[in-house]
Amino acid sequence: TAGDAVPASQRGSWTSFLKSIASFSGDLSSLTAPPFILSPTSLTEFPAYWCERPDLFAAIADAKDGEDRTLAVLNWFISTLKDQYTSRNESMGSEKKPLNPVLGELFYGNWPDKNDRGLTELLVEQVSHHPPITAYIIENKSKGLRLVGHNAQKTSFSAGSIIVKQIGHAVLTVSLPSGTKEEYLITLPRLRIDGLWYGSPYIELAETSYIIGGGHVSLIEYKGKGYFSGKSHSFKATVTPMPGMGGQGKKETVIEGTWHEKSQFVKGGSGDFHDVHAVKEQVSPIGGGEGGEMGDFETRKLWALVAKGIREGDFETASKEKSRIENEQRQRRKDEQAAGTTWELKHFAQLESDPVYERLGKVAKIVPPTEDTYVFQENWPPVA
Ligand code: HCR
Repeated sequence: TAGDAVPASQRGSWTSFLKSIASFSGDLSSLTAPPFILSPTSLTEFPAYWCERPDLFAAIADAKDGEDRTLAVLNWFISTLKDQYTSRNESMGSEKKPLNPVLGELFYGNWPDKNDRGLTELLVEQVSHHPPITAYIIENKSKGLRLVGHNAQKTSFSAGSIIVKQIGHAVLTVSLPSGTKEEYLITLPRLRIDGLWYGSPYIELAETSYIIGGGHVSLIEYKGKGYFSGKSHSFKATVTPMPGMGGQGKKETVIEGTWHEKSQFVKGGSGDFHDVHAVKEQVSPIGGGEGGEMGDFETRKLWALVAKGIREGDFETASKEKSRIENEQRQRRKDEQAAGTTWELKHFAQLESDPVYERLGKVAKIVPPTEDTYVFQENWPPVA
């Protein structure tokens, strides 16, 4: 029945939260939600989901040719979906409402070198507050791999579910031993948040996303229950060689399965393609300041008391602290306006259109034909 998973004392506020979502379209993060649905983690930590299987990321560099690399990129991409979209259900019982990052919020971390895979580094910056936009770079320098991307969301409500259109994209650059650089454009799937009525939201992926590069276009189609395999979290990936991009003479490959469990080749190969059961490794947060200290804008320091309050059920402290942070931000914006200045980003610079997105997107006629991008400024780590 309705609100089954909602603590009795919060059912009223859950119903009003749902009502406000139903009549609202835009930036969901600004709506006040009842305590049981709050997550102690800020959205700036989410880019870490791209690399919780760092071995699969590193394996992209070890592929023998473009075709092999395309499949290695797809394999790593599929491996990230379970972490990106189901991990909160596993760790907290349902999808939760993340903390809404402040402008300039930072998160630094890494996955240490192991089994010759090299050190993988993560840097995240909140590049916009309204609407929330998060930019990130994930780099494995020893393997010549660099992923740069940004994320924003547009939400709407339809038939009892929240529909989240992801805005933004990522570009993976592979520096090959020959000295050439191969680029892969990665677009993002649409999300549907179901289970709201019961108070236990979870994500289903919908529509399509693309990986374009390495002489191939990989079209990934997402379906829930009752489609290709009749199971939740199903996908079908069609990898098509593009003659004009170096894919001439290569064969089409089709893979089907579920993105949180297993998938198999159904054309152009045989057997299992991916098994997501491999152990995941959470990022090790590091301080971005001198001597590894965390600065006041680093997410785990900034939200420490709010997160503690949420974890320990002390919602009064959590909400008092959250208001303090938000008021401080409002004051900062007012001061900037009065002084005629604007906030300066630390690591990224916005570019109105992305030439890599335009060039590769054209190959699969993706819409929109261009998107803005956040270019990483090569100033990290700071030179001593
Ligand atoms: C939609 C969402 C915020 C955005 C989250 C994104 C899209 C962020 C980028 C990551 O790479 C992937 C990702 C995963 C999350 O599933 C998605 C969040 C799910 C819920 C949250 C809403 C703003 C909160 C809605 C409130 C509900 C749970 C009641």
